[in-house]
Amino acid sequence: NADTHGRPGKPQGVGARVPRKEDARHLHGKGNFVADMAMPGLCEVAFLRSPLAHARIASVRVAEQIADKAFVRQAMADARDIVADSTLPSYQVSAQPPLASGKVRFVGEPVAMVFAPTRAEAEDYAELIEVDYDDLPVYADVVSAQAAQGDFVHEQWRDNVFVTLNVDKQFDELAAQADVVVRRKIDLSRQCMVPMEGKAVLAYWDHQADQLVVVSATQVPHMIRSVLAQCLDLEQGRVRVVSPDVGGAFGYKCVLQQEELCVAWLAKTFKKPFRFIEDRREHLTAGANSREHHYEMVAYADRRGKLLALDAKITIDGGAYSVWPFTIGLEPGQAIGNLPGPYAFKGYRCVTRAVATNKPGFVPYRGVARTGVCFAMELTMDAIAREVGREPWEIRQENLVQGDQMPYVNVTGKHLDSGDYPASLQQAMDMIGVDAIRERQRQGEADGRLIGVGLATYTEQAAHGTSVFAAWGTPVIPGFDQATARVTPDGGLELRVGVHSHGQGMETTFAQIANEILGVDVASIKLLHGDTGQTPFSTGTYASRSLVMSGGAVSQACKRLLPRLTHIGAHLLQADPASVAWNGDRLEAGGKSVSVKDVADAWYLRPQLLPPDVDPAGLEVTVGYKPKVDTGCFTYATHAAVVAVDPGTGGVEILDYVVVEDCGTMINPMVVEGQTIGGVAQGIGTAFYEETPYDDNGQPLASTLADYMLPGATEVPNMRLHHFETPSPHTEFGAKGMGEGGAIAPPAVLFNAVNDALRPLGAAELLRTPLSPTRVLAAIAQGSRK
Ligand code: MCN
Ligand code: SMO
Repeated sequence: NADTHGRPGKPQGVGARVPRKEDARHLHGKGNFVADMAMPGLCEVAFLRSPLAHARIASVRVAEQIADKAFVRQAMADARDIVADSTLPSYQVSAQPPLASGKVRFVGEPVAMVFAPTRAEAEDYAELIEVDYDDLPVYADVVSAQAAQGDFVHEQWRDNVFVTLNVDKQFDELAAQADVVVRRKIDLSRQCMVPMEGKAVLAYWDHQADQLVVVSATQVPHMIRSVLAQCLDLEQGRVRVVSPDVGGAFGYKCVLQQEELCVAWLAKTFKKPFRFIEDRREHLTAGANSREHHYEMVAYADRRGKLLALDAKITIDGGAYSVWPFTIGLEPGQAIGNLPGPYAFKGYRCVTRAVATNKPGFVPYRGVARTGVCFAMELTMDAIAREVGREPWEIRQENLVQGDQMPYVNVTGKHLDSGDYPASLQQAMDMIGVDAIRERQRQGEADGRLIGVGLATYTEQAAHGTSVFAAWGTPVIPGFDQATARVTPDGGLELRVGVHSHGQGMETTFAQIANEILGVDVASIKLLHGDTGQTPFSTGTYASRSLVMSGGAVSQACKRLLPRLTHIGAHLLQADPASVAWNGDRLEAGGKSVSVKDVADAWYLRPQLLPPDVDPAGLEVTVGYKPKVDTGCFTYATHAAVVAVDPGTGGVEILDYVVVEDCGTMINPMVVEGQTIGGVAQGIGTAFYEETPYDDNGQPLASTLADYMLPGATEVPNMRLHHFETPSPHTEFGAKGMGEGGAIAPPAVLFNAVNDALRPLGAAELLRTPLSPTRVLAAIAQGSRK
């Protein structure tokens, strides 16, 4: 295994670049996704969706010929609405019916469902349902929604605001001391998540187990099991949720989706198999959205650019319904708490509100609110640098929490646990060669393009525990994870975890953790995940928490197994337990050795060889785990880029992109790099291409991948990555979560770089995603009019 770059004696352990075990099956087309599954009598489900954004349902007529296969809300009287409640004082709760009831609140909302042996037939049948609507005023944006005097998105509400959060820390006092005041309005546009596989769910009744089995592309099988049992009035023992191979999730699949509930209801009611596979158009026009944040930033700094106080107003377009379990409270909660990011300023006033509009609901998307806050904060930092006439990196060096201040509690009470933020920034500047770029800018480009350099530094709060979610109003999030580790009779190892790996590489990295402790070959370790019938109760995969929480539980489980293996092994060797030592998966004493396989053989098949005081719990252990501190660990990074802008076409090319990140101890640096690169690719999409636009009637304007642009391989440059490894004091091995980080910084970095490039033209600053060529040209034109 020399090619894995592991440590001597631990070539597959923590820190080794072990190739991903899961790749072979995907590369050979052997993945097993919901759409691949076959089952006798399987019926496909299609939804009739609302063509209007806000309207009362006046009447529904179902043609006689489909009366036994078409359903509206009233037909599902025994199913409950999806209610994501919150403990935040100002929160107004939305009840999301599985099928629209009384009125529709966004274009694409399911109004009726139909099943048939094929999807095409089901779609044809859906056209035999006629619905009459009475128009209601449409709130297609946060401005019109907040101006509404009546006819709110939710009738019983007092206005169209889901929730408002406020913070004021020494603001007036510190703002009064400022020499410069910088104001910017910054907007992050609405987006879809566009995983390769959309929503997908297959449900059937297992008569033998007398159980509803829901096979769903989900990140959180155990939580989905709880909520389905609740919505369908079933005991938890009557529900099993299985998440098979999942073709990307990115947050889209960490909530209960109404189609999931509908298909589960069909299977429960008819005791037959049903399936729904979301198509691309449904995803783009009816599936939940993310990202839409509007910022009004006012920064108060001294003459050198040191930030004294920040005043921010953040408005989030929450769409029509709050999602279960996180609620829309997650987004403003995370925004208000994370806006200060890695900076040490002390004066902070912020009002954040999530507004209900007639658009699909809002789900967390890779990076969650942190992509928005990084965008707003880092564009503001550059604006301060312009104002005081200093380099953007100099301003940041002064404002960052310094290495010797760690651990540091910041203005919003975040416990920044470890690391050296200024060193990360310095490293990124060295790698990007900021001085050489400035020189190149002075020389000018032969082809007439303009060069710009941009950077962003951020913190990525990861693996937050129960208390953090409770502070965001969602006490239903358990916040711990469990793992089972079992030595199999052949000396292999089975790990069972309740999180779900859908591209993160956990089948490999969790095996590396077990290998580190037990020495069992990674090839002989099997990770079972994502099936409530086979795994201990756990929270699930989101918030870059799986490694810290579930990997932590794997570590703990293996650590509990080890002394049991040693105890039996020493007895087999007839050695004093104090004199034995593990070398890989062999226990050695006095020139003799036994393997884990020999120990397993004794435990399972030769009880006469066991020590008399052997632990009857044997070679299997289940343990729960939470890190020592449950406020999350803080990964951080600096990204920097060089771009070339063509002032004639508005086209932008990324010439160089560097990432300097610190996620504590890396279990597998190659997996960390893959996660980072994938995240940056998505961030490039947010920066340059992706937007889900709506017209004033709430009609979605991007319904295919021809009008919803995604970055392709040619738009994503080769990046250069550098790692710092400052162990977290709170977690197993000192590892911190990092699965979202790549997607946090790119919009900020790339906007700063383009704005830097356009400066000599006196162009207007670009402050709204996506940064399309049209908008670049408009910014140049606006500058020349000045
Ligand atoms: N890792 C490591 N060393 C560290 C930190 C992480 O080796 N110090 C490894 C872990 O072992 C794991 C991977 O990196 O294999 C990611 O770990 P972690 O940061 O714990 O994140 P999660 O596993 O909880 O994944 C969730 C995260 C989120 S929230 C989104 S959104 C996202 C992401 O992962 N969605 C993804 N990455 C994705 N990648 C793919 N391919 N598909 C998605 O849907
Ligand atoms: S958006 Mo990731 O699933 O927390």
